Amino acid sequence: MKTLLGRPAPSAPADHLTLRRGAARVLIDNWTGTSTVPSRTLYPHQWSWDSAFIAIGLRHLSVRRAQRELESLLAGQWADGRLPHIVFNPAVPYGAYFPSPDFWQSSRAARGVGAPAIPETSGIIQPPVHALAAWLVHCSDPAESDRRGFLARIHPGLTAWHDYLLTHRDLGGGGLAAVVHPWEPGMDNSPCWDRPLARVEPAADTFRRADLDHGSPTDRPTDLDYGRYVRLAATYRATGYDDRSTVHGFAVEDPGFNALLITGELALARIAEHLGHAGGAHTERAADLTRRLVDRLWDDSAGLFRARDLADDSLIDERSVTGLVPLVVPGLPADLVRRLLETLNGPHFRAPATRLVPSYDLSGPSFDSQRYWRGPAWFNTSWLIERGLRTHGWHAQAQHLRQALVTEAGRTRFAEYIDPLTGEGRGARYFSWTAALALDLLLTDDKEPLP
Ligand code: 9WN
Repeated sequence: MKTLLGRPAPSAPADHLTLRRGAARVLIDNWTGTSTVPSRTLYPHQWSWDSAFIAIGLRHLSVRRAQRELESLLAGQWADGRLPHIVFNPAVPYGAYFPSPDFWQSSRAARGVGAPAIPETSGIIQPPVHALAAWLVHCSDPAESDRRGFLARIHPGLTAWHDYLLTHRDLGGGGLAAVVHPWEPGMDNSPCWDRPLARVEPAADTFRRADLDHGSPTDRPTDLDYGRYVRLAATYRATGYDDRSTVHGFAVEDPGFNALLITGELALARIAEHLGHAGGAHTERAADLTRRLVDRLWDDSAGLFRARDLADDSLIDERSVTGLVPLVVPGLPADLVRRLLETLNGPHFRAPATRLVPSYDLSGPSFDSQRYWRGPAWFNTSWLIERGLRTHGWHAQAQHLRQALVTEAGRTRFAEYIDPLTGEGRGARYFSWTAALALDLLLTDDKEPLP
């Protein structure tokens, strides 16, 4: 079993050893006993896609902790299969994060769709990175995983989660999963959501934003954004979070979200086969979803995927990193992969200072180098694109991005995100997925085939 000290790597350069120790320290300090907070200050609970990325790094320190990370998240799963985007820690005061459990009221308001009595959770979701994370955790120590029956325990919950997405969330009827709140694709204030969000009447300003206690107002979403986030969540809550009866004021098919669902289906196929079941249904689903992703979201004139606004069934005319994330899909047609690579290397995404991938078009009308998902470069999306490049055999380019990710993580003290023009670290420091994903790249061999 791997321990918290990690694997010995006698040939690693000294700066890599320091970085590894620093990253491990972040993950140890942010561990609560059952899971890892994204940040001790800004995000004091457990977040869904954060936990998946964190498990991918944590597996190099302690396979058991990585397993626990995913299992504690699944403890918050609802009976309809939904995996909530936050699982709340009851020991944290309500005032520490907004919206807190008394806003979501999951145990009361969502009884009808099967929210658990404990723990309290949010009612919305985040991208499905979990099956991929579970498979990677397993692969890092298969004997230990089998001994503890990790995959067998986690498999039913992961399958129910994907089933939820492919049934309850196929709001456009085109076979892709839709997101119903800008927090769901994980890229909260991306300019992609400006147009659909403009139709939402903001809620009255009766709430207190705890994020501004720790984050700068120039980095975070605006008060107007928050008014709309609150309105959408309160409307969902008012119908008991029932997807069949809620009339969603925001419904979008996001390419990054669906690409991750495809990689998740492929991971579920491998998990099922490892457990002695047939994996074919998942492989077929992945192929079918890939076709639908291309049919519904590929924009040939722009050379990237776009989000589809289901209110008027049109593609949203913005270039975002979410449109490049489908590089992680192994079955993407080769000509699309080539076009995506051209876009990645072209003027819209070539970040001058960091070499990481900016979250939004550098020449786009809404570009803001500091504000959250409106320009800054994030580590998780760069990690996904690095994986995508290797998936399609673009090893030199992947190596370039890998090196940039590790360097920037160390230089910025594991910043939440980076100004792509100046390289300045922004947002929280000692951010868990930044540390976890840097650790993952430091401790995996880029010459080995991808698990
Ligand atoms: C709302 C925890 C989360 C990430 C998201 C990121 C941010 C929350 C917030 O932090 O969102 O979910 O309060 O801004 O946008 O991707 O999962 O790190």
